[in-house]
Amino acid sequence: MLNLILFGPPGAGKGTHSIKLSEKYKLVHLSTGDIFRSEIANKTNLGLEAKSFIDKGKLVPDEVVLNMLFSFMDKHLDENGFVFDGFPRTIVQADKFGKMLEDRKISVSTVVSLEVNEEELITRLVKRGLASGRTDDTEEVIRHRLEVYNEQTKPLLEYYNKKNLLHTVYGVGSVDTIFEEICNVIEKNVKGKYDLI
Ligand code: B4P
Repeated sequence: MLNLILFGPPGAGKGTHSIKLSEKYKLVHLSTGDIFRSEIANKTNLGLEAKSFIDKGKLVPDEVVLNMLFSFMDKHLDENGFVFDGFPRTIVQADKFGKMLEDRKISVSTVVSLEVNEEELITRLVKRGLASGRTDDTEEVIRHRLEVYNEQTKPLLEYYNKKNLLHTVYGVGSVDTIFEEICNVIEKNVKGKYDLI
């Protein structure tokens, strides 16, 4: 299986590029944020719980995220692989995820981190908030999400770097140029190990 993690701060382009990657390499797109938003729209118990954290710019508790992710993954284990978009976001998530993959004799193929400066992130998310009405895309909540990213998620860069899985792509510029660079990085690093479509 080809299992890609697209990593980056809120607004870095993870969602944008994950969709394109899942189409290009025929992978399952697994966005924890999208799953939560769909649960919220359907007013499920999981959605109601997630909403209380998301609206404040906080992370949803690890246990809730992991249960949801494992049950989603187990339904798709016979596919080519996954693009993980917005997961993992904490060291606890990454550790438990690693063990879960090991139990199923699969592994993370590569991690691509999108680097975008804070000013650009805020501009993008405020713009999206105005267009979409997303309740977590207001300036105050975005600033809190960035703090949470720096405290809880950024340490994963070192975590995956130590495992020799981390590759960085500059995420400012046209979507097509950035996507081409992401594909180059993936193809260079997984070459010979997987049949890329
Ligand atoms: P997510 O849904 O993952 O949202 P995000 O971090 O804002 O990234 P997103 O994918 O939406 O943004 P993108 O960069 O694609 O998470 C939302 C919330 O859910 C979290 O705050 C958290 O509460 C919760 N959650 C999710 N996963 C969790 C987990 N594992 N653990 C705990 N909690 C979790 O795009 C941003 C904008 O930029 C778009 O409008 C896009 O069009 C634009 N854009 C993209 N590329 C661009 C470019 N090159 N130039 C200009 N604009 C660009």
